[in-house]
Amino acid sequence: MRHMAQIRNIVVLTGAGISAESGLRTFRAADGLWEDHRVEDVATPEAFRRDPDLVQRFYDERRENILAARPNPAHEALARLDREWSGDLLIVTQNIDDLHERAGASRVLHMHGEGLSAWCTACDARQRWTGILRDEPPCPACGARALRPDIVWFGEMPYRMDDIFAALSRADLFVSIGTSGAVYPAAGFVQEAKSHGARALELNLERSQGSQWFDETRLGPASDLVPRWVEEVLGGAS
Ligand code: BJW
Repeated sequence: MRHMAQIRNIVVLTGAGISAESGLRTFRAADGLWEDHRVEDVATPEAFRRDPDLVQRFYDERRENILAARPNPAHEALARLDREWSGDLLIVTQNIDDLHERAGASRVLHMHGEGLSAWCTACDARQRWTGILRDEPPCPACGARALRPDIVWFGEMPYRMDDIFAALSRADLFVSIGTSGAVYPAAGFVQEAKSHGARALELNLERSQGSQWFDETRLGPASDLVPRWVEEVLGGAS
């Protein structure tokens, strides 16, 4: 295990758990998002082809919830890390909310897309979108009524995988926050980082599915664990 003083490159992976205390529901909890919807009805390209109205309504509601949410101390602590850490840092988030950015972080990569972005399947343009899509508005770039949520659904390729794997291969420390480890390729990042010699730390309310791969697991709410961990890192503790 590497001492903090030897750590320069950090990759942080965040999941729905980091935004839970901002009031955004996770996916797989008893009261989670998948309780109201079957995943194959809303989060696959086949579902969108079969019932676009249902899928657009699901994401229209999610967009409203994102806009109403506020960053919590865990997002704020990662934004502080981003400001004050002079080494490499990449915050890879599976979340489609913009709470990392609203807390002030800039080294953020949304591997599963962004809830406040619309993608035109006719001209390929992406634009910030805060309204609804269920009434099929025209694309501001080309006029086609072909906008869909800019979200990575099951069976689709997550965004910027080359950048993520490059960062994982250089990482000295990999930290996973609030993700169940149920969805690939994100669930495999810990093994990838470790295969290149990184130390791995998990911060979660409960152990994730891949918990055995981590060198250390700390259990508790992100709003408590993340600020403490960031303080340790910036204070140079081991
Ligand atoms: C707290 C907390 C608090 C709560 N504090 N913690 C068979 C085997 C292996 C793989 C496959 C397979 N069949 C198909 C696949 C591939 C498939 C997959 O993984 N399926 C699995 C279900 C098995 N993956 C894909 O299709 C992906 N694409 C792909 O693989 O392309 C090919 C490829 C190959 C090689 C390289 C690269 C690519 C695409 C996956 C797209 C996922 N999309 C979703 C929807 C996105 C939009 C939306 O938001 O609607 O992404 S699914 C959903 O799950 C969402 C999330 O980002 C993702 C992960 O969920 P997350 O964040 O972990 O949330 P939860 O709810 O599961 O967990 C919350 C955690 O928080 C829990 O652990 C709590 O304890 C914790 N917690 N409160 C701290 N206060």
